[in-house]
Amino acid sequence: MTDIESGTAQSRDSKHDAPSWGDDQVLALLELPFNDLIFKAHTIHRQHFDANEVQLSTLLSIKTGACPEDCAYCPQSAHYKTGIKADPLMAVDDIVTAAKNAKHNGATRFCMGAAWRNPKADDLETVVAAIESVKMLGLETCATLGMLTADQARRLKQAGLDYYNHNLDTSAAFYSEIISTRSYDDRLQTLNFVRECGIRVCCGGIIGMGESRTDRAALITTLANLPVYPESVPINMLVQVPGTPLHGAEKPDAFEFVRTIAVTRITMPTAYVRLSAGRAEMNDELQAWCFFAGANSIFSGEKLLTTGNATVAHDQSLFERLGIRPQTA
Ligand code: SAM
Ligand code: DTB
Ligand code: SF4
Repeated sequence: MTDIESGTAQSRDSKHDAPSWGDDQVLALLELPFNDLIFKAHTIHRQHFDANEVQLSTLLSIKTGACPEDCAYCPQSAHYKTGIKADPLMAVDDIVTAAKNAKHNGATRFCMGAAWRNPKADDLETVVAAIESVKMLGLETCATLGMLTADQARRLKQAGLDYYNHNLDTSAAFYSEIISTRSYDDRLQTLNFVRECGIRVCCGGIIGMGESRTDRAALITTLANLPVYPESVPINMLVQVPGTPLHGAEKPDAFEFVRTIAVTRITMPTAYVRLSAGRAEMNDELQAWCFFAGANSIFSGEKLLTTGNATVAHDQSLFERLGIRPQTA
């Protein structure tokens, strides 16, 4: 019996003795019969988490649009005409008001996103002040600000930042089809700085950009084989925005999305797997499959960064129908 069939290698719970994964092994998981894959993922999910609890994070775009990077999926890139209104970095008080509202709506983590290639020194100090204030509300903090230097990562750690989101988005092989203004290695370097200074890592990708199943397997392999795999893995379904090069891309089969969630759960058993962007276009049945396959976190709130999200009222009613409780702390 192979490790994949027995599930033994995958069921170890320590990140430090986590097995390393081969691309072929991960691809073989993605290709399992659907029922076998989902059963395996759900079994592992239950070994590490309460299967009826989902963590809620709320996003806020603290600096919007006019980004110099050319990410083909992103409405905030200055390279594309998407009609997004550019907004400068928000004032700390306004960020704190949004965080209070997120807490009121049940979120336990507040994620501040900025459309930067990398933060400038004075802007980082404003973000530091925001992190300190948001933490005082009793919320976990997350930031996604683009590439960081080692010193900037340490400054954010000092401010009390809990998580840094920095997605690899897709495989190393497919990356240059999506972004030309930075490299995969740039991304890995920031992830290394974040990990080294003790901030928890939030890193995942996007499904539906025209990548192959092999690319999806390679992304998951890279994430699972990091020296310590991410504590949080967002799996986004591409939100197609008119004006971006990926508007009109062929949409993947919904079951392929569920498979990707399942393999993420199997290869990173103790990570929070976030069913991220794209929920506004998903039906309740697909979301339920994602939770069964191992997703245990969502973005909650009417907006993601610039696009719409499922409404809080709809999420509450879906959770009630499924008997899911939002995580409280
Ligand atoms: N500028 C920073 C960066 O790129 O790391 C932070 C903000 S950026 C918007 C954060 C992440 O949002 C991207 O890495 C990408 O995974 C995701 N994202 C952006 N546009 C998206 C879209 N249209 N659909 C799904 N995910 C998207
Ligand atoms: C992540 O993986 N997805 C979020 C968060 N991390 C920053 C962003 C999704 C953005 C979707 C497009 C938008 O609203 O602009
Ligand atoms: Fe800029 Fe981030 Fe959007 Fe890329 S994903 S264009 S870096 S905001």
